[in-house]
Amino acid sequence: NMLAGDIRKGIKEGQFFLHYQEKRAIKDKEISGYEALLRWNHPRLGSISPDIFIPIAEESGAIVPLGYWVISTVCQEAMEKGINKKISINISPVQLRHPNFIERVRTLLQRSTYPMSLLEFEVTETAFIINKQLTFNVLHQFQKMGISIALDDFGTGYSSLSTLREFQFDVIKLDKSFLNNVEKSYEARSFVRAIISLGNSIHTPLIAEGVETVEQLRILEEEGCSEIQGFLFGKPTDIDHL
Ligand code: G
Ligand code: G
Ligand code: MN
Ligand code: NA
Repeated sequence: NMLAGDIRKGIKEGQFFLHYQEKRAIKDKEISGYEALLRWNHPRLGSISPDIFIPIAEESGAIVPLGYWVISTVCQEAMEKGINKKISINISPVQLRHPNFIERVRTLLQRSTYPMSLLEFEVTETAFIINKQLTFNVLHQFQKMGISIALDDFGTGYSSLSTLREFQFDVIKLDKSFLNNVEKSYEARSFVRAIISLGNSIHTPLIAEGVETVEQLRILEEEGCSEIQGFLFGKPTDIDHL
C-alpha cells in the first residue's frame, strides 16, 4: 500500500498533528480530561481521516513509530501548555503486542517530566481477541506505572462481559452508537440504563461518548452516568484552542 510508506515519511516530515477533545464530569460540567486524536495532513491528498490511515498503519506496522510519536507529542504539548488534567491516548492492539512496548513507553515517559498519573490509554475490545492474557498483563504493567486504562467503544464489536470480570479497567467508554435515538426509543434508553448500572455496580466510572444534544445529556444525568464527551461540549481541536 502506497499510504503505508507515506505514513513513515509523514512522521519524519511533521505531517501529523494532534487534536484534543474535552471530557466533562456530569455533576458540575467541569473538564475532567482530554482525549488526544491523531490527524494527518497529507501533502498531496490533504486531510485523511484516522478511520482510513490507522488500519493501514496497523497492517503495515507503521502504527508502532506513529504510536510512539503520539505518546511523546502528547507529553510534550501537555508540558508546554501546563495541562494538569488527564489526557487519554488511543492505543492499537498492534502496539500492545509489539515486543518491548512497555519498556519503550517507560523510557519515553522517563525522559518527559509529564507525570504518568495524568496519562490514560484507551484500548478497544479487539485488543483482547488475540492473546487476551498477554494483553491483560501488558495493561496491568501500565496501571502499575500509574497510567489509567480505559475500555474504549464499549458495547460494540467483539464485546464480551467476561472482559469486565477479568480486568479492572479504570474507565469504561460507552460507544456513541448507544446514544442513537435514545431520546425517542424506550429500548435504546433501556440499554443505556443497563450499561450505566453495570458500570456503577462494579465501581467503574462510565464515560458516554458522542453526546451531541442536551436531551441526551439529560438522560445520561438521570441514568447516573459519570462523565461525558461529545460535540455538545467540545469538538476535537488543537491544543491552543482548548
Ligand atoms: O477522531 P476520529 O473520530 O476521526 O477518530 C477515528 C478513529 O481513529 C477512532 O476510532 C479513534 O479511536 C482512532 N484514532 C484517533 N487517533 C488515534 C491514535 O492516535 N491512535 C490510534 N490507534 N487510533 C486513533
Ligand atoms: O473510537 P474513538 O472513541 O476513539 O473515536 C472518537 C471519535 O469520535 C473521534 O474521532 C471524534 O472525532 C468522534 N466524536 C467525538 N465526539 C463526537 C460526537 O459528539 N459525535 C460524533 N458523531 N462523533 C464524535
Ligand atoms: Mn477513543
Ligand atoms: Na470510542
